[in-house]
Amino acid sequence: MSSYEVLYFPIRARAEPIRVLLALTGADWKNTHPQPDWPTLKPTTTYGQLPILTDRDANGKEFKLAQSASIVRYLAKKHGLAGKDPQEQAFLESVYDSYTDLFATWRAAFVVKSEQQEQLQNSFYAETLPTFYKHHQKLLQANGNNGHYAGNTITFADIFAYTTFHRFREQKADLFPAVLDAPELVKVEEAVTSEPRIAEYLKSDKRF
Ligand SMILES: N[C@@H](CCC(=O)N[C@@H](CS)C(=O)NCC(=O)O)C(=O)O
Repeated sequence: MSSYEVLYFPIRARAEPIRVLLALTGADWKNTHPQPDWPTLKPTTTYGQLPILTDRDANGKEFKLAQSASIVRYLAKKHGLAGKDPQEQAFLESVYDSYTDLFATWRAAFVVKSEQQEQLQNSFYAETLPTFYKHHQKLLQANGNNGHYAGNTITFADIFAYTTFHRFREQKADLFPAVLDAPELVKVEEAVTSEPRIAEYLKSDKRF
């Protein structure tokens, strides 16, 4: 049996899908933070960035992995949350990657300082998000609008969809349905947050 450490800053951001996924597995895991501080630790890490996962097996052997998307996929494969066959797995990875693109557009509008900030922000909610939704609506309807991107159980793609939209919602509390009327995505959110272990995590002090 593995135990895991999620090394990251004390915020949700890129570690949140990892933490939600770990919560769902029921595995033994904990949050850790840079010691003694980030500037000292940074040059010793794989890419000079966090998060980093440590997977420690029963014999104490450690496997360390950087890059949030790689961490999520590794854990999903290990715990049976990655899709039932190579095609489903590849499809779910493409869903995940499209959320990564969406997040990058959001980040460019809201986090990165720029002279066209206002225009980028307006266009994110007025154009990027509705266009994104049209594509994802088709995918979710093709799977029976059951709150999952594939099959009828939760996968890492559902989790990333939830954590990404939750982040936008922190900015716009009325995201669904006032800003984006997207019942299929609300279903994904409901499916993820109603998983008992995830619901427990969301209320716990492991969550930032
Ligand atoms: N593609 C990487 C990006 C990681 C990244 O940008 N990490 C930021 C925090 S969200 C970081 O480590 N910033 C501190 C630094 O670069 O010194 C991932 O998804 O893990």
